Amino acid sequence: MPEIAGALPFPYRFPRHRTALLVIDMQRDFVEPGGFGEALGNDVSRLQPAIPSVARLLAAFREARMPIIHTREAHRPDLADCPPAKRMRGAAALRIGDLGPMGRILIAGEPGNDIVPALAPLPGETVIDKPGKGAFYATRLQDVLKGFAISHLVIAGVTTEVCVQTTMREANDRGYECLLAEDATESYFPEFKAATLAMVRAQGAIVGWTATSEQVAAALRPDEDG
Ligand code: C5J
Repeated sequence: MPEIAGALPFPYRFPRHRTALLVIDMQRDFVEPGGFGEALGNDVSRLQPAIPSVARLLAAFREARMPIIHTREAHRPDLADCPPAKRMRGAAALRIGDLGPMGRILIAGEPGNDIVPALAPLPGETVIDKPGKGAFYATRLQDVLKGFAISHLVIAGVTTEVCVQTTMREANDRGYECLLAEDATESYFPEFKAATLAMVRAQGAIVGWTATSEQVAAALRPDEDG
């Protein structure tokens, strides 16, 4: 069984045939100017360093022919799945559903809601639209994971302390053994990213493990298989 000896807080072993990559919300709406992230007042350039690291994980999982699941934070055009509390929270320049330079903010099918081109899903990979921060809430994610008989998840994406952490906690509560790829996740707030990584692996991996994308990719190379 592959092992990431340098994972924190202790080595992470994962059965190759029961492990999937879960990439959270690598969407133009969060990563590029003119989307939801910038409308909330954030410096979106802070998320861009995650792109090559997520690409490394995608290449490794594709090469190993292991399941890949992408999520998008997305609402229906009629906003029926967007609670008013979510839409009206804060003083955003543009709210969910408003028309911005990349189309309607956080609405399924709009250009800004797409996954960034460098990380575009390939045919056969699962894409799940989610109305909440956690990827299990009001989605078919659990059924998809059951279909693949998944027990272990490598998690990447943005933002670390919002949709990534919420999803990782949801997954942990459902019994999945989760590892967060340190350099394949970013936050608009570096201190929140650091705190999230620390709290995930504290107390004996109370939420899960962390490791770099290169450590994950190395463990997936055929000569690493045990
Ligand atoms: C946020 C996300 N930050 N994908 N969404 O609203 O983390």
